[in-house]
Amino acid sequence: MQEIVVATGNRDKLREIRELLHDLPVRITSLADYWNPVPSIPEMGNTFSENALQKAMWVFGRKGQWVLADDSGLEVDVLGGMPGVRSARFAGEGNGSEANNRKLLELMAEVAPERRTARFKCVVALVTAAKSYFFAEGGCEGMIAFEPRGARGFGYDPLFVPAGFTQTFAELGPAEKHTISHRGKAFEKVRKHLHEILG
Ligand code: ITT
Repeated sequence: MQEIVVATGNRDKLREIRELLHDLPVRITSLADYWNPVPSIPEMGNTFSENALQKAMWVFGRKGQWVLADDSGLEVDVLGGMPGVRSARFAGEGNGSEANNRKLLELMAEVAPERRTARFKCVVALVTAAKSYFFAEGGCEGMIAFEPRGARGFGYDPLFVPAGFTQTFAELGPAEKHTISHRGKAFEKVRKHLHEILG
């Protein structure tokens, strides 16, 4: 069975990727299967695509296996697209999701409901050979809530209300999240591509 290494140290992201690819004939491994401690791969790019490719190539260069990398984040309109590619480190290196969410809520304390528009973006890079790259992207429009709600999901999920819903991603749960999320949409394209190349 074809192995694909997912170049992530984020366990929640890995769980979602496994769920999204569960019916493909591939064996999904991750950084934790090859490194202890799990390395923090440098992300120097200014775009999700650059960072996704950097993470995938970092692993491909060392392991020579098929690699998938997901670079994603939240773009908030009233903050000029921040935190964007800095979503994981918004409240500073080493601070977790709670601190990121607190910072976002503080910055938006005075922002009226109609100006709280935002979107999640996800770019996936699949590297199968030294110069063989495939990119897929997905987005999900929504609004930033006034307080965290829900205990499912990860990251900014308790603050993100997808368009057309009243619940946050953290209240909706994985099945519903996958049908509309940035990652769900990007991985639908990855699944189609993998179907084609795996035959
Ligand atoms: P890897 O680089 O090791 O994959 P990471 O968490 O650093 O893990 P990113 O650099 O792509 O990954 O940063 C993505 C951040 O954006 C992530 O840490 C969350 O804070 C946020 N994010 C991305 N997708 C999300 C989702 O579906 N729900 C909630 N937050 C999300």
